Amino acid sequence: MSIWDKVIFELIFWFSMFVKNVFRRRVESLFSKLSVEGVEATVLVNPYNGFYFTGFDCAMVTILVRALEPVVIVPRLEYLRAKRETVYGEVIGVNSYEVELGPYERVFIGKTWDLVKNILNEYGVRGKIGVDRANLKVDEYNKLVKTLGEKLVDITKDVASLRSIKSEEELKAIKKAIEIAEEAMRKASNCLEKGVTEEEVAIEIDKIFRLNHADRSFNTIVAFGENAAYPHAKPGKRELKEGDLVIVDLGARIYGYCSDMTRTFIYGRASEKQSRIFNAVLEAQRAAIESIKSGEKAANVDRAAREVLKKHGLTAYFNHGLGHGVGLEIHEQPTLNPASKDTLLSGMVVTVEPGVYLESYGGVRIEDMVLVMEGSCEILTSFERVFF
Ligand SMILES: [Mn+2]
Repeated sequence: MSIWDKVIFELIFWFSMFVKNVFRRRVESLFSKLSVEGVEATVLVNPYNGFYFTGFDCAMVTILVRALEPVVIVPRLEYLRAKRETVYGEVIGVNSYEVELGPYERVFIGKTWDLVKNILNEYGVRGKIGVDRANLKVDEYNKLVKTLGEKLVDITKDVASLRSIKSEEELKAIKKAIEIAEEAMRKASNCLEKGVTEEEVAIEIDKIFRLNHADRSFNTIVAFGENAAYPHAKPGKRELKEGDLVIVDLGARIYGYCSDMTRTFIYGRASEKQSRIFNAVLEAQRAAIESIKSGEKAANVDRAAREVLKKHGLTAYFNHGLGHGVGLEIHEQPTLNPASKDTLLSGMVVTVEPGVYLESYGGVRIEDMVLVMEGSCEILTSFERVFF
């Protein structure tokens, strides 16, 4: 792509991603799909939920009222940024104590829940109010009940399932996040030299994110040797040695959307035991991916992987779920584990990440992102999996 193609691509991307209509349609879609009848407004406290409906990523509360413009409530210090970045909705700042305000500020002095109550009254909301309750601490929820009365309904799941099905624009963003993650993975694999530390590799990975105008979607994991036995290892001063298993788990976030992928390298010659574990994990991942299609139970996909590991006598060493949805949040709906009640649906993006971890020895995890489709799935991550 020439530089101009790139510029044009970016412009088209931003235009399609951040037009008001995209967000307006999401709000409409939420109200038409709510599992409880008679909900007139929502009070969303999860900032990712806020972003999904307004385009602003740091709201304290996002109020949605059917067929009306959303209200984005932010701490006073975020007011200017929110005014600039909110695509759909009007912004009000809030400050808990009396202060002198600038002429351009629209800031409520007082308690956030009182402001929420005022806005709902102004909008004439009389019916039920949906709340993404799972994101509220118990004492905050109690305060909200005190302020608004007993007409609150939990809509956490409704919003989560709406967000779990990705639109074309969202898929574009996720694919961009994957492209950057794969560049970082390439960099990491090139950094693996004798004596390099986990921290040094992590720095190089994070640098690739920055150079691509992206963030990391979670703390980068680089684990050498025995440290690879911890699924969420923190990169430290451990130096790379001949024969180490190396787990690199990374993800970029761009335009709000995350990627997530893991590769396991073997530095030097793989031992017989290492390749046996590696091949079992790879086989488990393939079996799981092959079982993915719209309508499939997430628990069954997890089982497909677990059955392969069982055949190899390794189930006991797989100490986490098989995967999770990825989008605005690094972990979102659906959940892929033996206890999951979720059903995979066309348009969901999920990770498939079986792992085997042996104490004081190391571990193997291979993680890819997959788009659920009718009758099958598409693997979105393309980085090679086998390195020995
Ligand atoms: Mn993951």
